[in-house]
Amino acid sequence: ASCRTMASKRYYLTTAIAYPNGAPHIGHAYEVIATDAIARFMRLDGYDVHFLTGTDEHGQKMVQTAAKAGLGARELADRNVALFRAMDEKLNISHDDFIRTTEERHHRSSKAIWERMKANGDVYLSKYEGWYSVRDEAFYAESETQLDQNGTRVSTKTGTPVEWVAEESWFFRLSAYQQKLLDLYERVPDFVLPKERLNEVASFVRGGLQDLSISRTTFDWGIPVPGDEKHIMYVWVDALTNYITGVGFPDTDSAMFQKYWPADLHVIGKDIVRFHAVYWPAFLMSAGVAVPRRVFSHGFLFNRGEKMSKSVGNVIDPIALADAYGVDQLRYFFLREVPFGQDGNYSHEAIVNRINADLANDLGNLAQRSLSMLGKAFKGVMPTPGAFSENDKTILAATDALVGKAREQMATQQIHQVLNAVWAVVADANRYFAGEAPWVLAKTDPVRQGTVLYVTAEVLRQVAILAQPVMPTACGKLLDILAVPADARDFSRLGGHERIAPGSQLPPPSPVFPRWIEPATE
Ligand code: ME8
Repeated sequence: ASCRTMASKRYYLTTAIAYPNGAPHIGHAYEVIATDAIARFMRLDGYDVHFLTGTDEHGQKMVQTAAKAGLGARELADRNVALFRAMDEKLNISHDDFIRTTEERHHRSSKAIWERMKANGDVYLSKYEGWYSVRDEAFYAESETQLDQNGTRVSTKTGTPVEWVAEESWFFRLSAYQQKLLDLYERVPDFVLPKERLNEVASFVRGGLQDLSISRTTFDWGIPVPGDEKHIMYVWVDALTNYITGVGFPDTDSAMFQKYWPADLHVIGKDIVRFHAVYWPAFLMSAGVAVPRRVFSHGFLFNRGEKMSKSVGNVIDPIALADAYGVDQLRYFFLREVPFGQDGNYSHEAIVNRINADLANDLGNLAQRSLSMLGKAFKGVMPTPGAFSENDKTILAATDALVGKAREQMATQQIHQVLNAVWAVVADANRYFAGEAPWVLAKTDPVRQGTVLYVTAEVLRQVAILAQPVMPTACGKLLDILAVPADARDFSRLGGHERIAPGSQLPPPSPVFPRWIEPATE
């Protein structure tokens, strides 16, 4: 416990672990990009970050998909895991660990949490009879299902078909955790964000909790139940446990576990809030393990239905999107366009608009114009500024205030608000630059021209540092052409106590944010 308090600037965050029953889609890309931006933000802000992602490989859905493809579940997983890893690499994801639930460390960890829950008296043998959706890997009460137009019984919430299951099963005494969960939501009001998601969960829990079936006997692709190996664990028991496996569970005395658990943040989609905000804390309480600090539920992304660019091809494939528009451009688009926590749309037109308006025009042109003027008028040597005018002071003050605003927004994962604040300053800086007209000052007042270019470069420095979590490569390039040393790019360099160095020699500027030009159609 002492380790945990001493190393207070540590931060453990996770994505959901994806089912590798197919290739990664845009939702997977969105989640891992957003989580990566948060991880990079916290690292730049001085935190010792551990970022875990991975794949959820057991369960009936994997078995069924594999069978349809004429493969074994393991084989299907291996093929698709390679695609998830390739996507992470392509999208420049900075995870520290990639967990596969088929790994030995995870089997050990899942058996250990099971045994702890059992030792606590929360696991008992009985018979399950009820509805199960393989697509959702979820049990539903009859009242949560309905008949669709074809007479198929489906989950009301998700529309996926359910099947009747009647078999011997181990149960988890979830009913015993109703009050403890409600107490948790009250004690930690931001345990789930956005707030509305917590309200939904709390009202579900208030409605009463049934004990949960946590083992299956009709297939064997999963983790055997300790002491009763004809049962395998319900896939969600093992899946959720990945978050503690990733920091060394069951070795709770390990340096890793002591340092990083409880997790600061689980980033997940809105369809799996109940698993993370009800089952997961209940399992942990039962096992005597601390609960995570926060679950953030992001929204779903939808293709607006518009045809994407010809060069994009398959729009479902995030790698094709990154190839077409650029990795940093795609990351920026998702994180700026979609308020984090809400659903969003993507379309060719919307992506191109962000690339051209925000990146090429607003930020790219300002950098290109000011830095090429510095190249020509000052031989690329950063001028020493004269006394700052009121206009200079105003734009610098707005820039210096950004890091504080960014931290405040990031405290509740409002990534889009961080970008909104930064781009508001970029817009101010464009007005400043146009108003000061340094190209006119070239003839009338070169010292003043140098001051304007200096102030503009300082704004660009802070903007580029702050936008690194979202666009690591492009911002790195912008900081290169501003001659900002590699070890002076973290958030401790922001806020105005440090300024861009006069006298530094800038490399020749090259455009960082190219315009999107529609490819010619034949
Ligand atoms: O749910 N837009 O895996 P998964 C945004 N294995 N996010 C989306 C999305 C979309 N269109 N579609 C899916 C699972 N997601 C479990 C998780 S965690 C212990 C186990 C999100 O591959 C979804 O909400 O179906 C989830 O957070 C993640 O992608 C993986 O979904």
